[in-house]
Amino acid sequence: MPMHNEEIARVFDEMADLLEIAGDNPFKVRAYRNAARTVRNLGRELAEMVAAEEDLTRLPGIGRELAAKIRELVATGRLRALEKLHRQVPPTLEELLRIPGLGPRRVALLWRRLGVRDLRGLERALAAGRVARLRGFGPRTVEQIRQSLRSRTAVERRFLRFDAARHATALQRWLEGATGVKEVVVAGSFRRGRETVGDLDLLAVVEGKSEVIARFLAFDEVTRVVSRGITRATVFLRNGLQVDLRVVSPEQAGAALVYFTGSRAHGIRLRRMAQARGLKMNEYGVFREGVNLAGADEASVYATLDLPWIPPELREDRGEIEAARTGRLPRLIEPADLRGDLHCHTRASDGHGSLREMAEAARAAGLEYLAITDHSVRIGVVHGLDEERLVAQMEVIDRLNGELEGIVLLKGMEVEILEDGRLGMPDEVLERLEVVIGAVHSHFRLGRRQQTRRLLRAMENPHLHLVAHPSARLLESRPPIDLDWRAFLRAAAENRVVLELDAQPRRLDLDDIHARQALDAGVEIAIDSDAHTVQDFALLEEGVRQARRGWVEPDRVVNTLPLESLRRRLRGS
Ligand code: DGT
Ligand code: CA
Ligand code: CA
Repeated sequence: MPMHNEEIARVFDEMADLLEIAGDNPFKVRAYRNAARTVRNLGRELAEMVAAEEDLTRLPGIGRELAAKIRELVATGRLRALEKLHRQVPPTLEELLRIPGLGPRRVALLWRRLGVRDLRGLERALAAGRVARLRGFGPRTVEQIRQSLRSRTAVERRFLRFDAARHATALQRWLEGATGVKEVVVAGSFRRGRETVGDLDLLAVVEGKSEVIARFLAFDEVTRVVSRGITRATVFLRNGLQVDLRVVSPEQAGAALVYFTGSRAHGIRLRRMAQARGLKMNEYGVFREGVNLAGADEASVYATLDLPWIPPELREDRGEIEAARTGRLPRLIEPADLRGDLHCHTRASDGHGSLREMAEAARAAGLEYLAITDHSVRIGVVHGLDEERLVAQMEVIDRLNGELEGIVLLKGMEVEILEDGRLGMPDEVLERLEVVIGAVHSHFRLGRRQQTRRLLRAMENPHLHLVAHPSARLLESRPPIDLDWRAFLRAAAENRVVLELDAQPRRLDLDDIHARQALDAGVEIAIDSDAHTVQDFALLEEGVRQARRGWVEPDRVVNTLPLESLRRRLRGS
């Protein structure tokens, strides 16, 4: 299996972290970090570029040395420089860096002075009062560390679902090659569509004898076997992802699927309902006095409780059982409901495709319309359209619309929401656009009052149609802005501003909770790809999944509308 960009980026990040802890040259550290960023934002797979013998040093921040490292990673899946570094700096120190308040300098101190190598060691050193005696660890820092250790979730390693999906699919294909395997399903949080997963939970449905466990352990990416048995095994993959496999027979498959899809809270509710009816429900089936009533498929399991089948995205004990009982489950949105996309970029700003390429890719993805929404200029940022370039782009769009069949381009822009809530483009320009998206790309750390005021003011601009990725969070790297969501949603409803659910795997913003709150507040949603490359329209599926977790029905999503209705909606008539 070739290395993907994300894995290469992770290796470079790890290099940077460990070099920094080792106290190496800051320029070298920065070079690895920049390279990780370049790799992550690349529209194409490096493995393909290496195979085509392209010149990698033409990528920003990639010099000869890093290009050679990329080729080594692609060719061997390993990096000798990192392995060498692992012999000097314990790789487990990386987990300490994820604790708020612990940067490389402090981690280095903990390691060198106290011999702390991992979270367990840190806990022990804290308990013994040794951390507080270190220089540079004031009482506030120590308290902060203690708290984040207590709320373990801040520290626990999770993976983007999007990244885990690649491994899930590869494993499914691999395991389906074993004799007797009828089907391999990914259960757990992955199946519930959570944006991140703690591990992968695979179920192999097997008839008769099978070598599926042996085949699992022999999977190319497996680096460590944690446990193995006759019906289950747990391993770690090369990228640190844990995978659990359970082998079940066809008569149990549905019951096992319900059990291992979870969530835990949903499962507990179901088992309690079963108990109240004198039934016993577990991963093997539903039983009355030892007699098996159901278990082969999920619907039969729910039916023993007089419930319809519940879509996995809803199984969080957030009211879905009540809704199922009273026949009020939502008709969840599906990818095919989307007719258009209101947010994408071209080479005119930071995208990688031309107008025509993006239009054709959107059409190939089954869309009927696409809004072109390149960035407005912003101080300190190179790309971005000023007024003049925007007007020129609008003319090209008119011309293209005359030529293209089966797809209509809408004229739009992603405009900066400035610190004070004004938009980064004059009203005379905005009024000529069909889709105006406001977005926060700076001043993420304003206090709640100021941040809320900023967004409320932006939404009062009558030209604004949408707010892009409202919380501005980036999974794994940037926390959400601090916002009074109730006031924000109320203002969105009053001004009829649409809130976007940005489908980029690191954004998925609105998240599930906010999407549902938006609906409750009477706000409409747009599910957009925020495409920067021609491949990105495939991401709409990720956005739809997040929306489903937010109980979103198609009639609340503006880009399910036919073009003419959408245009009327945007004009506000
Ligand atoms: P994750 O991996 O943290 O993203 O979240 P899940 O939901 O995939 O959790 P995981 O992998 O620990 O377990 C998968 C499912 O299996 C979980 O949703 C419910 C079920 N399950 C696993 N262990 C237990 C348990 O000890 N008790 C109960 N009630 N259910 C469990
Ligand atoms: Ca899991
Ligand atoms: Ca698990």
